[in-house]
Amino acid sequence: MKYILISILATSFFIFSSCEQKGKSKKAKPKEKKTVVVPGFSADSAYAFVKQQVDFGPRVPGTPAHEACAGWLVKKLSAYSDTVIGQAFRTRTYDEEVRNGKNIIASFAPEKKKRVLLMSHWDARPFADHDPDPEKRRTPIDAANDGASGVGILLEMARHFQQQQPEVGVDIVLFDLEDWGPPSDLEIYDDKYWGLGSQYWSKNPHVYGYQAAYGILLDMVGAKNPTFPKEYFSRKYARYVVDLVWYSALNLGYGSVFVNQNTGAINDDHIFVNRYANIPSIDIIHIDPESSNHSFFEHWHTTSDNMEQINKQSLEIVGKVLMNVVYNEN
Ligand code: AHN
Ligand code: ZN
Repeated sequence: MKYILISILATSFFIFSSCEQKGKSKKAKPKEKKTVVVPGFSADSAYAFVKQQVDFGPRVPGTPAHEACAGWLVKKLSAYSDTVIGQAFRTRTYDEEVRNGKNIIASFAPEKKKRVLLMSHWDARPFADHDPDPEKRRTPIDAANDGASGVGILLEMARHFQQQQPEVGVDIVLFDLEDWGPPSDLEIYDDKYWGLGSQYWSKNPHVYGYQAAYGILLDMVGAKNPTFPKEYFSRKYARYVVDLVWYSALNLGYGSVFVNQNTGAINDDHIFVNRYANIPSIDIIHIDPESSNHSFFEHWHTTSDNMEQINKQSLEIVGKVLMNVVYNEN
């Protein structure tokens, strides 16, 4: 008896609800998924933004080039976004020196609750410790790919965010002092010496209690023929973000760049954002198993990480994928 009653109820509910469906569809349009027009990404513009950073000279914390570039980044971002914050901080490097850093944060539609966080580091490594020439291993680097490439893409995205607001709020965070880790010949292998700006920001976000739906970090995204495998901590902390981004790339025809392969743990800024700020975050980083330089891009931490390594097509691929992800978010 109980079962009959349930099945009658279920059937009448079904009839009722299907009637309602029919009635509704006559008046209101059926709810369709909004098709968004994703603005085009200009690789020329992104390239120019990379070059403008490199033209300051190595942006090593404590140098005039670093100071000048910070001013330029704040000025550029202020032209594109509602709020720009230069977050000054002090930190201690592996050599026990206290150094000044500045994270730069640009917020788009800060009133929106749902937010996407986009990150890169803007400092240049003070030493080319992996240079083939031993004489150059204490020379600061241009850091065109290891730093400026990601920032260039984010600046170009910022330009579009101003022209056509995405549905969600966006924060661009440029970390300082990512790359003051110990020179490799000192054989000091502690993660805590890297990502000093992201460690600070993750423990002291620019807005108290800051949260974002997820974060995406760009690191070494501008060299020729890059491959971006799925990094260990990205998979561990933010599997769905990896899937979202790699699926977007596949859809755009970039499956051979955003490869469906896993790679090991990379000590990078996203780790601290995951650990301390609790924002599920991934790292898009050029890893090449064939590389003779520790599986990183060939000119990693050498004096030849300069503009010659920057490839417009690579900037375009990463830019398009990220634009597609952000503008399809709601
Ligand atoms: C390692 O040295 C293993 N990771 C440092 C992360 C990094 C440096 N990314 C860019 N530069
Ligand atoms: Zn580096």
